Amino acid sequence: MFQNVRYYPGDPILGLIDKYNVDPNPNKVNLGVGVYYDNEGRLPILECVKTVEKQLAQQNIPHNYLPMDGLAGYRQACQNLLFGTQHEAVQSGRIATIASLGGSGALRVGAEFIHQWFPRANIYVSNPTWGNHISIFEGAGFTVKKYPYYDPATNGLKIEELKQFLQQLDAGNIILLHPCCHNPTGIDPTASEWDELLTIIKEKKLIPFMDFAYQGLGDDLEQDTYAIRKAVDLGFCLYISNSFSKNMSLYGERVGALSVVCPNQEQAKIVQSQLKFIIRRFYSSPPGHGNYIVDQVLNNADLFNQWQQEVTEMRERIHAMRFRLHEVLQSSVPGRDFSFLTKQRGMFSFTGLNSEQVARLQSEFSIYIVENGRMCIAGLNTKNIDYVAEAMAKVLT
Ligand code: KET
Repeated sequence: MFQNVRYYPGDPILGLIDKYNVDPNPNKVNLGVGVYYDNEGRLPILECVKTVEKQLAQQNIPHNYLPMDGLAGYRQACQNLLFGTQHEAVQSGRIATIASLGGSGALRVGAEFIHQWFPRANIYVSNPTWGNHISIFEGAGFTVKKYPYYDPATNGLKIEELKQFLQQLDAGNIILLHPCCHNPTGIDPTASEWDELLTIIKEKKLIPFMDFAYQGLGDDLEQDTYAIRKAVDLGFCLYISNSFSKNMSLYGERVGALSVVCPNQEQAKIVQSQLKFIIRRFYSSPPGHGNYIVDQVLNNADLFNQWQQEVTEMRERIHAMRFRLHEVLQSSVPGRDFSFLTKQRGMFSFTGLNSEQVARLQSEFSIYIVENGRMCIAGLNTKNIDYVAEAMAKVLT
């Protein structure tokens, strides 16, 4: 009966973990998946999370079902974090927010909702984007199209081409945007470019879906919300998926949220009800542990400050690794410009290495980066960085 079932060859990002795990080379380096490791190469458990987990262990909270849309305190804290506690949209109750299974779950529930209620909408994603954006939206029945974004010639944004492209789109289509730390390129629009882009998106009556997986790893937790808050201030109705996988190091707990900004409280209630219905049919209700952790970290001033500090440490360590990699490469490969390394933001660097060079890094040096040349800078540390830089220099020359 399974004769016609085709084999799924695996994901280009997650598949690298399996290959890395079985590699016997003691010098192997995992720079594939977007996971932050500390300078010792360990996956950190944040101090704020440890504190809450100790409290939770003492509280012995029974493992009841959560509501379909997650813990109320968690959902409110997400809104405060994304939009600001005092924001009119938060205060007036016109945002529908559901807890989701990571950022991926938020994207999938959002995709389902849009496809169900706006079946003629297409979605446009940046060229390039996180590969799973395409899979998730196609999986929900969408036709996924691409908008111009990255210019390899300048290692920057194709801003003029992008503006012209948006101008010719039909109203009602969805534009998937990365509010900060674009994956995979690390190239973000500036504040004034966001203003221009959002103005066109508004004029053309397009609908933004902002995927916010790296809050805090660009400038800081607050500044990274620029595009989201600007869009709300411009009067948009929009979708936002966010995730605590990276910025709270809660990858395996699957904690995220989907927020839908509506024109008024009444519509937000209706949207919330439909999102709950989607969840009921998909998986009924979310797991509790991550909701409890994030609820307590975000709703306690001391723990929130501690979290903010820990996010700053992660961001600054990644930054230091960018500068070190730049320094070593600049001196070992003279005549080549590596300034992109320090310009790009977030966890990743889009190295410009071609697939052959990426394959050589893997086969000759046991260094694992994504086939498209994306390197997770957050996997570098003071012990492996020179080895990686020298290997890169060898495959480049
Ligand atoms: N959005 C983006 C842009 C993103 O890079 C990821 C994960 C997610 C959403 C999903 O977040 P989560 O909360 O884990 O569901 N990206 C890394 C991991 C992966 O591919 O799944 C990555 O790009 O390596």
